Amino acid sequence: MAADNDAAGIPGSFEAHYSAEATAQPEHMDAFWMPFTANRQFKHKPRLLASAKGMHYRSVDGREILDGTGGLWCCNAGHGRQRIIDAVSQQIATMDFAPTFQMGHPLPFKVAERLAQIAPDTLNHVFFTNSGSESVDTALKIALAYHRARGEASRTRLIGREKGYHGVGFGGISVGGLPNNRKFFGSLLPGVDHLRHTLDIGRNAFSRGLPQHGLELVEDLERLVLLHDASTIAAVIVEPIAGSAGVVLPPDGYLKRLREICDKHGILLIFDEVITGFGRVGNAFAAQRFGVTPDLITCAKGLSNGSIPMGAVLASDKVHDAFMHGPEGMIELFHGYTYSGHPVACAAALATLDIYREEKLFERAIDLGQYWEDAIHALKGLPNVIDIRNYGLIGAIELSSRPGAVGARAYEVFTRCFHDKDLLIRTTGDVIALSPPLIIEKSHIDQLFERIGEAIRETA
Ligand code: PXG
Repeated sequence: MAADNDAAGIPGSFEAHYSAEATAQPEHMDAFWMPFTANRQFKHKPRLLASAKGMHYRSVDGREILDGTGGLWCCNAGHGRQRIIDAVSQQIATMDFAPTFQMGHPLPFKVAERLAQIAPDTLNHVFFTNSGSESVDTALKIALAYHRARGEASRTRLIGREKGYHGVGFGGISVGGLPNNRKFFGSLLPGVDHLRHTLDIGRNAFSRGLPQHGLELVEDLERLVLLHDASTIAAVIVEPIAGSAGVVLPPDGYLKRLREICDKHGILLIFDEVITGFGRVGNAFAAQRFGVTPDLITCAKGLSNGSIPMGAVLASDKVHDAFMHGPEGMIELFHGYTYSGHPVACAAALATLDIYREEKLFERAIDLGQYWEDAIHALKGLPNVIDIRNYGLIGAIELSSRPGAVGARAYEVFTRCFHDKDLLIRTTGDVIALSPPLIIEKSHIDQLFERIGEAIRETA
């Protein structure tokens, strides 16, 4: 047993044991039920990664794979950052765990302060979670409890949007708008409604940056207010840019108008920034790039550069302060996770935020934005490419679907990229979605699109 070796003081064999486990093809693959994966297909022809550094993974068969996805929209500072490795190693040796229920330790206070510094002006309070899904469910619960605390307990309705992805908790799938993530799981939360989505390839195909058509779709919220009455609506949750649905951009002016309608009716606005946070579109948060301040922001992924699971909800003074009444000895919010503010995750987050600041990584999505845009739009005209979308360091190439086989063509491009082109991309339906680490250089961008272009050409 590895743990026994460690206890017996044989660190050499302990390390060798684990590094061999992590880099060799596993003998048995049946026990791990993989998430959001065609398990039988994958296990028939696995794609296994063994190590990572900078812009690259290394596969178990020793190939260097260019990372076009930042892991899964996570590793904005690139892989294997020494500073994060050191911070995490030191913290786990100093204090592996400490409770944050009626107890505390310094780190989450520090991370919260650092987040408040980079967040939009009024979002000065941070509730920690371990994932995007937990952040979303936390934000929805805060929104409901906020209205109740202010004496508006009738505001219980939550509004999401078609094609939205807000993780996989029951709250998240209820406000989410991806049919496959909802239909298998019963009746979901009651009292939820949805705005229409904003994807309109007919009018907006090959737009560079934000699409010009579709602003009128935001008036859907007025329609839902007429139907349900504002007095029943607690919050609207949207992704400023929807990622999992295949990169759906907001029409120019949409988010500003959404904020206005929410304000008019006393509805809280939640931005789910799990993928748009931490520099993906050129500021700490997309809220800042779009000049729209929500009441709550959910985030995760880039918060710790993907290294240790961590998420957070950023709350405005208005929302937070509504809870800070009543007797001092009263728990203000009956919510939290054993690992809220976990010391090792906090150490990872502090080191990550240091890297972002020192290397000015958030600015890179703006500095490189034009080059990225030109490079991705150069794929226009390749076989089966029906739309190309981009914003910040996000890109999407949409392929026409094969008759009766949605997703098959993009999946083939994906596997061809991985096995033959040493490139990791992500596909959803027939959309290729790209979100590289923000440390990407122009030469990587050239390589990335050259390889994708080849793979698309070779895929019938
Ligand atoms: N909200 C948003 C906007 C997300 O993108 C979540 C919540 C859930 O986060 P967790 O940490 O619970 O997974 C996400 C997750 C993809 C892809 O390929 C995107 C996500 C996860 C997996 C794949 O687009 N986003």
